[in-house]
Amino acid sequence: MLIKVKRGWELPESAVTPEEVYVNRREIVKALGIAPALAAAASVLPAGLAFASIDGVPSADLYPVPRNRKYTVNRPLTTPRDATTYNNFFEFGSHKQISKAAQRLAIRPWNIKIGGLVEKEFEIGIDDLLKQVTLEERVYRHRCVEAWAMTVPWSGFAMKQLVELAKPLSGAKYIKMNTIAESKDEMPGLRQSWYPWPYQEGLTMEEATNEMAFMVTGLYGKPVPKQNGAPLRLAVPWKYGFKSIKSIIRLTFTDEKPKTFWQSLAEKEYGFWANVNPAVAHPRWSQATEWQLGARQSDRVPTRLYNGYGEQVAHLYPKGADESYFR
Ligand SMILES: Nc1nc2c(c(=O)[nH]1)N[C@H]1C(S)=C(S)[C@@H](COP(=O)(O)O)O[C@H]1N2
Ligand SMILES: [Mo]
Repeated sequence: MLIKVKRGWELPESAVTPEEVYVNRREIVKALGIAPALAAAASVLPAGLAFASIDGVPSADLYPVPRNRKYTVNRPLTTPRDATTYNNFFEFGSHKQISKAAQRLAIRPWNIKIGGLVEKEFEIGIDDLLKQVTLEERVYRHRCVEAWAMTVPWSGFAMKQLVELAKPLSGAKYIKMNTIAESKDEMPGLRQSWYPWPYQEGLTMEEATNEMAFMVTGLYGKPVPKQNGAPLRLAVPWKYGFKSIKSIIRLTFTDEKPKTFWQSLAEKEYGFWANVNPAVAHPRWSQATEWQLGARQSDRVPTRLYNGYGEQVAHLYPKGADESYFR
């Protein structure tokens, strides 16, 4: 079947930018301390800001990478501006407008530690890692547990390739992942000491080696911006967005189910599995519908089981989807 993807973000801005985006832009302008009179003239600002973080990044010449047509979504793409200025990255603040603050993150040198139940523990620099994997582009849906959603072209490589490089021992059942948490100056959100830093997530080995599990290194044909998790983040699109951990510095293979950041914070609200399921409500809100970044929050569309990826992942959850949000 031929699916024509309407590239929403290639349309003129006026055709695709609804009210919320203008609100965001005003807030960005405010955050940058620019006089409101300049705001109207500064219409290029958010786009420039969005990709400011990738200037001079080594490996930038690897992009764009070939698109894998197998992973296509019959939905308009989210605009680069929306995807790079409406973010969750609590290390930089517990609100959506963290894109400017995130520019402080130093993404080189960037070494990833691979440890735990592996043949031999090792550390690998991101640019060395990029030479050892096959990069491709995949258009994926993303569904935050808060009910906003987006559709973006990620660049990266199948997580399975990283698992193979790591050479896990047969006893490894889970992979624990951590985000950098080294400097409160770099990441002001770390000062919020009630959060269980560092950010931690985990997958089973079966999930991590499923074809959908993707290690992201790029976005819209360029290196992934800092606010979206540079230089290495996860995309597991059948799960709520919080599973897709950003700015990863450590992967640990283990035989114990890792406790995640959000479980440590509120076990009754966020599960380990966290599979997208319209029938399982969050204790404080329904998950039956969602809204796309760029649309009005009141323009809801139905949430899809496993975010539409049941064909690829449902077999991982033999007890059924209803049981695969919590625990
Ligand atoms: N380290 C870290 N990773 C994180 C988060 C975070 O706060 N810190 N937020 C998660 C949540 S809740 C979502 S919805 C996605 C948002 O990714 P995006 O900003 O690229 O859309 O990142 C996820 N990864
Ligand atoms: Mo989220």
